[in-house]
Amino acid sequence: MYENFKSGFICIAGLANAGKSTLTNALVGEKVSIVSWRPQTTRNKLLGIINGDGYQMVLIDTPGIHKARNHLGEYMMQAVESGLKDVDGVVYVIDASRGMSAEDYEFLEKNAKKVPIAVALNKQDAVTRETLFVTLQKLNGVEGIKAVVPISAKKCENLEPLMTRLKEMLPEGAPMYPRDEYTQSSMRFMATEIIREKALYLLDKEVPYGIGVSINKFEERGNQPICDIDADIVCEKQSHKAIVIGKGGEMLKKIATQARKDLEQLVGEKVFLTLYVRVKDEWRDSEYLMKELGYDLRALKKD
Ligand SMILES: Nc1nc2c(ncn2[C@@H]2O[C@H](COP(=O)(O)OP(=O)(O)OP(=O)(O)O)[C@@H](O)[C@H]2O)c(=O)[nH]1
Ligand SMILES: [Mg+2]
Repeated sequence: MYENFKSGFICIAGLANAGKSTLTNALVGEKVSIVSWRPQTTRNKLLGIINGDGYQMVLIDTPGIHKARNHLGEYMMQAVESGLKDVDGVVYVIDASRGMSAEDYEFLEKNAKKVPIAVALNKQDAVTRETLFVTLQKLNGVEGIKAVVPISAKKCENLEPLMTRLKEMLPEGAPMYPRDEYTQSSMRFMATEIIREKALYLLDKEVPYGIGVSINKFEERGNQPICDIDADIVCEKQSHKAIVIGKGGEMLKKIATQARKDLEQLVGEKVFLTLYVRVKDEWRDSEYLMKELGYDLRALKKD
């Protein structure tokens, strides 16, 4: 039944803020990963499944590569490592407006011999041809890269040539996931991410980096097409709690209003969202508290 069918894993890696999640969503055609202008938006490795004609490509979106400064950072870097393990190919995303850095070079040098890599030179819409050319020249000097494709993930420009190169990397094999699925993330997980995305957009300075979200209730209301969602926004410090709530509760209301719109799209019905704000001191450095928020280092080490 699946003669000549191709199926495999492609990891999407790169520095923080390069546009990995935007690209994942653009290729899948659905929102599987949250996006923001802040670096370190993605904290987990996430699957986005493309079910094409004659192939199934499973994209693994990963957190941005950076030097970990706390337990959460270590968890994120572990997620990158685990996302790169046993894949059939890698899309390494570089932000053309920042150019190629020493870290990019280091990654490509280290991995190009181990696994097929296509570089997506992203944000071509935000740079001049000359700037793009400088980075293309630098990439020319790196041995072993299979392809370099300038793209704009945000504007969906030039994604076809990239897809062509990625399809070439897939081995023959039957699909690994049901053909009508585009993600493996649960609704509950997606709900926490949507709430975190709104917090990342609306909160300032260091506050959003210390935000975690946990769902207390995710329930259909009897036979009515209504979903009740109660969630905790967890922050790191008492002083942050006041900021998340805002004057007269205004900030929390804004986060809830924006999140509710996206949650209604996610569940396909009316949502009643109740948000609470809790403080868990320095949770990003506590394995125990991180686990409570769904970040479990040991779970990553097992796979
Ligand atoms: N101009 C422009 N902006 C882009 C493009 N792709 C992504 N962005 C923007 O770049 C920012 C980061 O995008 P993300 O997709 O969250 O980047 P990421 O690499 O997943 O970031 P982390 O998860 O933090 O590592 C967002 O503000 C995006 O809108 C692009 O093609 N052009
Ligand atoms: Mg991301």
